[in-house]
Amino acid sequence: MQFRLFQSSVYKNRRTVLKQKISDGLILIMGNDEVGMNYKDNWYPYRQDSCFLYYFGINLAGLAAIIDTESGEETIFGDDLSMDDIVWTGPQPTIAEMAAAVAVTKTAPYKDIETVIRKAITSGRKIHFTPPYRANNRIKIAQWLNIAVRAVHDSASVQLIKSIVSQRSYKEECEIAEMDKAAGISADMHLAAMRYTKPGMKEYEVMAKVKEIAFANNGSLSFHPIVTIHGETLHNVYAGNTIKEGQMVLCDAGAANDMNYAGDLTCTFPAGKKFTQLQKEVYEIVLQAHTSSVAMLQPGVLYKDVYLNAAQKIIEGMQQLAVMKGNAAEAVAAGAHAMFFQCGLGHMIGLDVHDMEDLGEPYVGYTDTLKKSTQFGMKSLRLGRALEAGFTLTVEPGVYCIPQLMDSWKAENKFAEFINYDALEHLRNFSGIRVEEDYLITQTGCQLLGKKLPMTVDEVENIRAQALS
Ligand SMILES: [Mn+2]
Repeated sequence: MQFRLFQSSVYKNRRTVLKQKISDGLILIMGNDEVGMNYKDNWYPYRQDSCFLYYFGINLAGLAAIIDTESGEETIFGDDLSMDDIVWTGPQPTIAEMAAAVAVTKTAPYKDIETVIRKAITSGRKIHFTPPYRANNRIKIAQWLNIAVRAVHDSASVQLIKSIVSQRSYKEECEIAEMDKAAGISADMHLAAMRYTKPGMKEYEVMAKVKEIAFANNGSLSFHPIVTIHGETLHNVYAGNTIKEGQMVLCDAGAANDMNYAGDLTCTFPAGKKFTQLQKEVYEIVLQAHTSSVAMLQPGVLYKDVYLNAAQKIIEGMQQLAVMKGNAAEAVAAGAHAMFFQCGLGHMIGLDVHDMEDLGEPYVGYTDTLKKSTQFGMKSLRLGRALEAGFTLTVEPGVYCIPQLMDSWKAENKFAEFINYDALEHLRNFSGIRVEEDYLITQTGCQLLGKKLPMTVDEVENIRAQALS
């Protein structure tokens, strides 16, 4: 087998639990196909669908599966290699052999799916599927169910979505071990960035080093990395700037390990050996927000409240710098912290870096009674619900000084009771700072995934001093 699997009982148990949650109809789990990058046969790196990996494990293109919730029958649909295929790809186990490795006894040619689905629909049975995020799966489902392509997303089964979220949110021991490896490789990517960067380098040189570590560990990237001197731009994928003494480098990157479990870490470090005084002061604010967030992680705590606590720490820190004023709690309630902290505090992580986000973010991070805020800043909080043992998530507070946002709010005199706009000018070209770690929620608290990165000012300056000596 060209991919690694858990024991077959892991997959069988997961499907058994799923069948108990859904009492009628068929569950259709779509695998992902290869996707042409610039012409049909020149593919993007292959990524199997995470739900397919979770229930069926097989990390190959051209598959789909159906679970009959009434008979209990499970079928993997796919085609064995022809001689023409083998010439190009080499031999592989048969679909039946791979299915057996995940405790599935029935297989069928891929084209049979349509017949099975049409027959079920004719008998008045429901077809449960998740919202497809790839166009070719959307088109296939539209064809099989005989519905418009534009109607596919809203025809997805909310019952299936909620059932899957209620399983995948709680990581099993075997998964936690893989997440630990992914976070460990991710930590090595960041250590490499901190050890490799020198003033005068281009951002892309550091990015290349970061990527190398992921691939040299038989992994890949869990998302497109960020290596930038403009950390204030949250998803800054441009990496063509020269890194200069006196600046900071923000690196947000993570590995997917060979079983597709994701890590997602961020470090911010000086281009030279030391932070400037102002950089150090703001870094300490972010670190304080991070430390106090981690201290709150335990079952029963709303992640929304952890976010609000981080926001308050950032405001209190900014008050020390005389950039903010007034009552910190009132400033948080009003949303004034979003001058510096425009994004959320973190998200679930697992097989996906934003775990299960294809199923719909509100189903993962919120509940029927806890809805997402629409307030600027807090509306970007992907996870708000109460934490439970087995959840894995990121903690990633930051301070981002966005000149355009400063100008916009200043022009409106927005939150003038909380923001000292004159003092704010000192931070106009500050850029941004984020620190991010991945945690498992345990019965009594939390546990860091991977290994501890240098994070205090002293630790970061020490590793930078070593790198530049
Ligand atoms: Mn993240």
